[in-house]
Amino acid sequence: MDEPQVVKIIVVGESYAGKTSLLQQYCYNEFDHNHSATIGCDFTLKWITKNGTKLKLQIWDVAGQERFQNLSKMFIRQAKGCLIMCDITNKKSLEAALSWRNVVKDIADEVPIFLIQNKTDLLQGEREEYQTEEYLTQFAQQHNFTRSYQISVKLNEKVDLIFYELVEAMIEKGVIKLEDSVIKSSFVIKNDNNDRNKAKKKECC
Ligand SMILES: Nc1nc2c(ncn2[C@@H]2O[C@H](COP(=O)(O)OP(=O)(O)OP(=O)(O)O)[C@@H](O)[C@H]2O)c(=O)[nH]1
Ligand SMILES: [Mg+2]
Repeated sequence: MDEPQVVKIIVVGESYAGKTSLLQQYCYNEFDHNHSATIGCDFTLKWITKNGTKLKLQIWDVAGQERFQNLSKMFIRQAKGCLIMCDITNKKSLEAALSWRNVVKDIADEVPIFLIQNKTDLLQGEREEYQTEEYLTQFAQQHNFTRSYQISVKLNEKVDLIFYELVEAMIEKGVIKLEDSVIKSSFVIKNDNNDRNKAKKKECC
């Protein structure tokens, strides 16, 4: 049987932004309050169907800690789309998103890059300027992000949406083509299945 097209997506951003949590929520509908810093990188798989074509999303969770930054660049290669995450309660993590955008643009210039401000559930009362949707939208436009979103991984708010729209943006930009659904990637995982333990590679670097 033909392999579905493999679509590599990278998730980057400052440590503690919620990257691993995003993948856990999107792929397994789980949320963990504990932070166990990602070492190097990790990836999970998710099968989706888009306009009748099956796609295998290979979603790479890249460590945010600075000591892994050089290593992280290796994982960005051949990405078709990118989510750059920050924490809405931490302005510094929004600024760090710019450094990540530069790193991604250097390696994968043509791919859609979404700016994701996570943890909206933690906001109470009045928002600081940088926490408003208007500010984020303007910031994203000014710094050439394809789109921006405010989400809560914890509440599962807009989690499916950002992946759906990222795939749409990849199609719009021509970095993936649905009619070429049988393109064989050089990195097809042989023993993939729905078994989480098998699909998930730990400390793959
Ligand atoms: N309240 C709240 N907490 C969140 C949310 N998303 C993630 N967290 C918490 O934030 C902390 C960090 O999340 P991780 O997903 O481990 O962060 P990370 O970006 O993968 O961090 P590194 O692996 O170090 O790069 C954890 O304690 C999560 O439970 C959210 O939407 N709301
Ligand atoms: Mg992590």
